[in-house]
Amino acid sequence: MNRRQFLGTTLLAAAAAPAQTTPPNILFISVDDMNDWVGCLRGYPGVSTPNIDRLAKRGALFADAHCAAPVCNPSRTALFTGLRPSTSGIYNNDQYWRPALPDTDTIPAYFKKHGYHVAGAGKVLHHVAGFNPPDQWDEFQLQVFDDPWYRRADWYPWNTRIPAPKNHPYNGIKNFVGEFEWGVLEQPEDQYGDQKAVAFARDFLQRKHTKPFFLAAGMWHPHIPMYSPQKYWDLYNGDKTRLPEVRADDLDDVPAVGKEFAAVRREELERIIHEDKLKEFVHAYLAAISFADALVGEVLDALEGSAYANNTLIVFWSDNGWHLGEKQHVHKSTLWQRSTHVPLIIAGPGVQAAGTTRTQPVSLLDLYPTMVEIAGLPKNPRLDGTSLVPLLRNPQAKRPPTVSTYLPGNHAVVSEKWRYIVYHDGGEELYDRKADPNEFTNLAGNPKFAKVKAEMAKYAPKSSAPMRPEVTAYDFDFKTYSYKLKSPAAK
Ligand SMILES: [Ca+2]
Repeated sequence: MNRRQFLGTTLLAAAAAPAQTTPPNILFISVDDMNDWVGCLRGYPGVSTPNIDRLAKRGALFADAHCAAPVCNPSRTALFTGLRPSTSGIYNNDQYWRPALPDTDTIPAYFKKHGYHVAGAGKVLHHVAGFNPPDQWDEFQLQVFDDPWYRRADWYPWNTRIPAPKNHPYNGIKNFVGEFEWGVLEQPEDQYGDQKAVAFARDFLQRKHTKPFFLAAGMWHPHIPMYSPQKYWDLYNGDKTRLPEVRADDLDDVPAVGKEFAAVRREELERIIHEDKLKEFVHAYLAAISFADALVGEVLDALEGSAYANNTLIVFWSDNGWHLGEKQHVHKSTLWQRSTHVPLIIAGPGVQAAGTTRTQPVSLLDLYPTMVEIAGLPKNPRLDGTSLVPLLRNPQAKRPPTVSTYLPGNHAVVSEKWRYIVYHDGGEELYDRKADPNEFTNLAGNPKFAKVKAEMAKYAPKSSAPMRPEVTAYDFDFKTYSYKLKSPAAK
């Protein structure tokens, strides 16, 4: 490169890069099980999410973002380690990632290594003991639950278990699954568990920091139990609650493994329908989304009112979606749009064309390399994701399809037009996402689309790391945060 070219490149880079001398802070805000029923994503017309919507207006809304895995732990582990399940062997909720990946730098560990002060509160990594090692953080405030009466002492040793309140269960369904609950708690809004994480973030942002920081504020809402203050229920008229469109024969053209995934927790859906509570359940989800939105708004307000308002990158995400009866399912853990599609917004330094929606499919796996690049840290060569910085600069930048994985050998490959699903036994699905957004008609058996399938299949991981041991294979000690394999052969 001659000097003139070099100067030209430098000037271009200077024009594209934010005008700043210190690396930006990062505010990493997450919600749990929030699907695309968000105003700016238009998943449920009439949903009230003014705070997420205002963030989308001042940043880049990724309208086609997908999780790496459609359930909490593998999604969050993939996001935080930058490794997809087929690389890490962490495919489900009941697998500790730490002993399986001892040499992996998670996002906070990597940022800490490179001079950042890293802090967090609430549900950031998976919420059960053993999934959030304290050495990942400079400071961390553990999650406060809304239902301390339900939390097992071995899984949540920091939680003080209390007897269930006398009005419990609030949804009136007796002898139901403990966490499958919703209602209004008899306490003021500021006493809900997520408010403790908000308060931590607010206090943190009021402090003086001498290093750039990475601050994770993790909200539990709208995850079950969907407890929200009355005012969020009152945003919706229960009588007018619309149920998602469900077709009785929708699973007929789904292969066996897809049917198995859809059948997980079917009994909860059947019970809710039997109790004539499906509308109320949908209403509870809407209220919990609006409450989550208000919590996000409080964190955004705290940043705006702080000394860090202008030099902080904001990243907002949900770990997976949520079914509300679609495909006879009322959970996540499927490879369809309802489970993999998540809200994702990035705002602040480095984001060009704010307010312009990015429609390319992207993955939560892409966040790690994106934040490393924006912070100007050395590239971590081990990551599976691809930086979103080109899309932050140019909303039209090209992207390859993205991949979501659930359990070994099952993948959904998503392009702007197609969703191709392949299961470990060779079962396939293909949906035209533009013509059939509800994914009612599986086109995989139509020879006309053989070429499309072959093209999409190229992006599915070719091998799957073996499933790592389940939590029951270990003796885990919360005090020392150490794991001991009960039988060393289990590794
Ligand atoms: Ca989740």
